[in-house]
Amino acid sequence: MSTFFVDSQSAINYNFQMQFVDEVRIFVTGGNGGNGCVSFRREKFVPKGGPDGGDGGNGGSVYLAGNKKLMTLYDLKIKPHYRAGRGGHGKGKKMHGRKGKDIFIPVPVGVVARNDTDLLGEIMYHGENLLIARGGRGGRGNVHFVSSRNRAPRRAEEGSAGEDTTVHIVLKLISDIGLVGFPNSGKSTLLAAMSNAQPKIADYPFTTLNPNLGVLAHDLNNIVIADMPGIIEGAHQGKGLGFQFLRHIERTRLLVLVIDISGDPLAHYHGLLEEFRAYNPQLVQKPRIVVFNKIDLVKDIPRFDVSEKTFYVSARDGTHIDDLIKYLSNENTIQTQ
Ligand SMILES: Nc1nc2c(ncn2[C@@H]2O[C@H](COP(=O)(O)OP(=O)(O)OP(=O)(O)O)[C@@H](O)[C@H]2O)c(=O)[nH]1
Ligand SMILES: [Mg+2]
Repeated sequence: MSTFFVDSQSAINYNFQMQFVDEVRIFVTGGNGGNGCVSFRREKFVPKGGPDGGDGGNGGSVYLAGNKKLMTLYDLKIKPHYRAGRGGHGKGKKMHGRKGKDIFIPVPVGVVARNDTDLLGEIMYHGENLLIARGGRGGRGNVHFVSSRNRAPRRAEEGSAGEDTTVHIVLKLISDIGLVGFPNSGKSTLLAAMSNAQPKIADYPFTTLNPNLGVLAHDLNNIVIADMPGIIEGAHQGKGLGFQFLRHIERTRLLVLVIDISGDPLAHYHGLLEEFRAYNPQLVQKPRIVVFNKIDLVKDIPRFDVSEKTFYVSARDGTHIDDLIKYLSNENTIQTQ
C-alpha cells in the first residue's frame, strides 16, 4: 500500500496555521489493469506444452482516508491529481501480474465526497476509508480461453482502464464545541482565552473569515473548539459568510452562543436562533448554552431569563472564564446533553 503522508507534527501545525480550505475538486484515476498473457509451456521432452499465460494484475484504487490530525483540505488544493498504480502484466508459467498500488489520500474527518452525478460517501471516523476511483481489472491470460475446439488459444484479454473521475470534496467540520454569534461579539477572544489558539481579534465585524480551531486540553480527551465567522441576519440566504458558517455548525456537538452584553443581547439571541431555524430546523435541536460576553462594559450585569444554561464572562479580562472551561471540560456536558 502506498500512502501520501504528512508527518504528524506538521499535520498538527496545519490545524492552526495553514490556510483553511473546506472545498476542493480533485482528479483521480484508478490504475489500469495489467494485460493477460499469451504463452505456452515449453519444457524439455514435452514437445507441445499447453497454454500457460497468466492473468494481469488488477489496477490499484484510490481511497480517501480519514485522519483526525487534519483540519483542512489545503493539501488537496495544492495537489489535486492522484493516480493509483497500474497492474502488472501476466506472464508465462501462469504467473499473475502484481496488483497495482492503492493510494490513500488523507483527509480530515467530516468530509463528504461526490462525483458529477452521485454521492460517493462520507468520512466520519479516523481511519475510515472511502473508495473514490476503482482500479481496472486485470485481463485474463490465455489459459482461460482453452476450449474443446481450441487447445492452444492465442488470445488473452487486455486489462480494463481504471476509473477516471473528478471528485468534489466538502469539509463539514466536526468539532465538539462551536462558538457562534453576531460579528464582534468576542468569539475569537473567547477562543483565545480558552484554548491554545491565537486567532485574529479586532474591533470590526468579520475579522474571522474562516473557522479557527483551538484545542482545550483535558485530562481524558482534547476538546476541539471552533470559532466561527460572525453570523448576520439573512445568513441562511447566503448573506455575509452565511452558508459557509452554517454548514460548519451542523456537526458541532454543542453550540455556544456568544452574545455581547453591552449591545442588544436579547435581540441577538433571538436573531441567532431565527437564522438557525431558517437554515436547518435541526440546528435548534442541538444542545447549546449562552455566554454573555463583555461584562466589563456594563455596570450592573443584567440577568436574562433564557431557557439555556448561561454564563456571564469577560473574554478580554478572563472573568469567569474558569467556570466556563470547567463546565465545557466536564465530560457529561458534551456527551450527554
Ligand atoms: N471590553 C471587552 N471587549 C472585548 C471582550 N471580548 C472581545 N472584546 C473586543 O471585541 C472586539 C471583537 O472581538 P473578536 O474576538 O474579534 O470578536 P469576534 O466575535 O470574533 O468577531 P468576528 O470574527 O468579526 O465575528 C475586539 O476589539 C475585542 O478586543 C470583552 O470581554 N470585553
Ligand atoms: Mg472572530
